[in-house]
Amino acid sequence: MMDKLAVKPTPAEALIGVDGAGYETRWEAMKGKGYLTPNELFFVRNRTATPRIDAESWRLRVEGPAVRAPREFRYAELLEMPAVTLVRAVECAGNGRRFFAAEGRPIPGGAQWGLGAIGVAEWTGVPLRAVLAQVGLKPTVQDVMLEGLDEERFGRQLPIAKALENDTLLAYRMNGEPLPPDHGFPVRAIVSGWAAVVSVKWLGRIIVAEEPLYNKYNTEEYVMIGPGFSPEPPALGSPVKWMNVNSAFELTWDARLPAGPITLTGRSWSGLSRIARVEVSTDDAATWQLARLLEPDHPHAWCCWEFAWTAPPGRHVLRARATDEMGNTQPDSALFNEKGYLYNAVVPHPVVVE
Ligand SMILES: Nc1nc2c(c(=O)[nH]1)N[C@H]1C(S)=C(S)[C@@H](COP(=O)(O)O)O[C@H]1N2
Ligand SMILES: [Mo]
Repeated sequence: MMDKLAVKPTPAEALIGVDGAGYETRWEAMKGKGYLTPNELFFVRNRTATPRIDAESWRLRVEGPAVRAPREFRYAELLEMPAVTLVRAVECAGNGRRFFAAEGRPIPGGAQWGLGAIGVAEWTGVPLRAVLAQVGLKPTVQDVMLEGLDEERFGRQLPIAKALENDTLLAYRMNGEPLPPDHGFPVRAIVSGWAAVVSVKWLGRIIVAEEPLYNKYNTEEYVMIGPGFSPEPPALGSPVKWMNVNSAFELTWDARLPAGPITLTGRSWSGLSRIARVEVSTDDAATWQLARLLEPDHPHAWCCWEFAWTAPPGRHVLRARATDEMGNTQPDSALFNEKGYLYNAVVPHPVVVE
């Protein structure tokens, strides 16, 4: 396990270390936690160690061929602009990757996440469009590159249309606190509904261009490669954008549960829309019943649910299957791709009742 990738404490009862990638949230630790993921429990995904940045000397440079008047923004200047607060999920494109192996298919490389590479928080910041309005865009504008200040200057492109959405934020607060160092202090992007790779942390520079922008994070990594996908040169596949519909039980793997009446809890989400329906099976997919959805059910976040079960002693396999408001339902088997992104098949979750 890498050490000191994250700054915050990473106790084993809250977070699971995933080699070379970071820490995922323990689903059982989310039980009873309310709608939002507490900052201490929020998963961390960094390529290199969390940088410590001084907000006073920090600058955000906005420049590029499609910008009329390139300039730098100070932290205090962003704080003075009209603020927006949104509840949004941040979910790694590779969330659930390890379940590709459980389906008996080739194991894609990359972080072997269970389903804990997602969190939902209340983010406060300024819309990226407000910052872009201040530098002025040429009518020929096409693409935006968000660049971080971490060691490798991690960056990811997004098209101008997504950059100008009202809910594409430059966030400086998370759940009512200044953004914690591990989550991008002083400022990170929050790109609603899209894979978290686009929600670049520790922002230092925004490049706005009149032609498509590429780096390895939209040509080699975070692209869908495999049967059913075509290269989009110079990209080896189609860049991951929207996250799909998915679910998790707030239970440890091989959870031990008491026999008798219990309430199973979990959460379901979709990058595309709200959750319309969650079905639960406690008998290895023989029968399905509706779970009770709890409020709120924010779009681009998640929906908490509960399911009453009289648990008979023995080994059981639980399943949860969500459908979003656009009619997308979790499949029985995920769409295989070489890098193991967007795993969203129904996961057989083993439990022991005693
Ligand atoms: N600068 C920078 N931003 C980044 C990353 C990174 O390594 N560096 N990782 C991305 C990926 S792959 C994910 S999944 C999310 C994780 O966000 P979190 O650590 O706040 O949960 O940050 C994204 N933004
Ligand atoms: Mo990620």
